Amino acid sequence: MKKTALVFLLFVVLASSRTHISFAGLEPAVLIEDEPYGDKLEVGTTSDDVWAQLIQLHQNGSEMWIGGAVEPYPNQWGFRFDPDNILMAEYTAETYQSSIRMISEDLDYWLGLGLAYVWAGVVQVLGSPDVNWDGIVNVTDLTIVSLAYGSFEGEPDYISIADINEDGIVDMKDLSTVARHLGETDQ
Ligand SMILES: [Ca+2]
Ligand SMILES: [Ca+2]
Repeated sequence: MKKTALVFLLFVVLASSRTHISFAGLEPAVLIEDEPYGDKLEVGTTSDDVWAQLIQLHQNGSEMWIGGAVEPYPNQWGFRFDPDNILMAEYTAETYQSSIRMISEDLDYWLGLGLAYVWAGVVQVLGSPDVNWDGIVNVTDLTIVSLAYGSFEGEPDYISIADINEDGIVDMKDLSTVARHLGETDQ
């Protein structure tokens, strides 16, 4: 652990405590992994209900049809599901069932259809100051970020959940995000 991280850790342990995890300045998102290809796609949502369902899916390790309105987006697949219109279901019309790569490979068709679902589970919660997602932002989360502190994506020390703002490096921005939310719980 770098010395600056240690000093900062000490400082934030003394910081204030609040009562509810908020994502101010962050877009809450998860990483879903679809069947049968195992492709991954980031899914963000503006709905508290959908967010709760996604977290539950993450905790259960189970899978559902996850989808919504398909819109162009500058990621490796060229699309995302509109965060304002994320849908989750046990059953869907076959017309709308696809996979991440099939949507990507025939994007115009799916943009035209307007709606798609992929059968997927939630493999990672992104952009949360509650790094280990146990419902509270505390010293454990700070420790995880501190352990990865100074590491770049691809390096052995790098821990993706510790890179809260997903910019490829675990640094003071990530540490201070945890610090700002210290003491918050999801209740
Ligand atoms: Ca935690
Ligand atoms: Ca970062």
